[in-house]
Amino acid sequence: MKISKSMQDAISAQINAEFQSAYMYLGMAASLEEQNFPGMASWMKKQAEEEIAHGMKFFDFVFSRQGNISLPGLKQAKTGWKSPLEVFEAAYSHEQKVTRLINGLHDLAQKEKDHATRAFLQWYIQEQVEEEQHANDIVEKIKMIGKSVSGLLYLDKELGKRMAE
Ligand code: OFO
Repeated sequence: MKISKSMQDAISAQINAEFQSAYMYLGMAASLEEQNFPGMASWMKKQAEEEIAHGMKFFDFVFSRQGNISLPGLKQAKTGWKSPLEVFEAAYSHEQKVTRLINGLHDLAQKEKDHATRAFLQWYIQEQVEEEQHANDIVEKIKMIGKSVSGLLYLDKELGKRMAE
């Protein structure tokens, strides 16, 4: 069944949000590179790639339902983040915001009795549990490490091992 105009527009806005997230994570990667945390920067670059993949998945879905999308511009991404803690705390709160956006799409699909979109969104709902958990775990680790340089360098090395998911 063809996707409704309201659902298609809501997904278009979500595609924009996914690319905006990618851009935000890239700005964070730049700050971490500047602060000489190459492993954390690499983690953030992978995160940015994931967000693009999330956007693409929405893109393909809309066209598989005979819809169309609009692509408004992206806002400038923040660079100059002050510390790994500031970066990962912001990433965690950002992912909580994304969860609310995904839930909002699900609410709309439910209201419209759009079963195909509801089923499609299950993947994102599950993904958000992981996204929040990963960011929060890192925040907690950084807090435990405190001001220990060797601890931060160890975490940097660990996060650098992240593979594309
Ligand atoms: Fe980080 O999440 Fe996309 O959807």
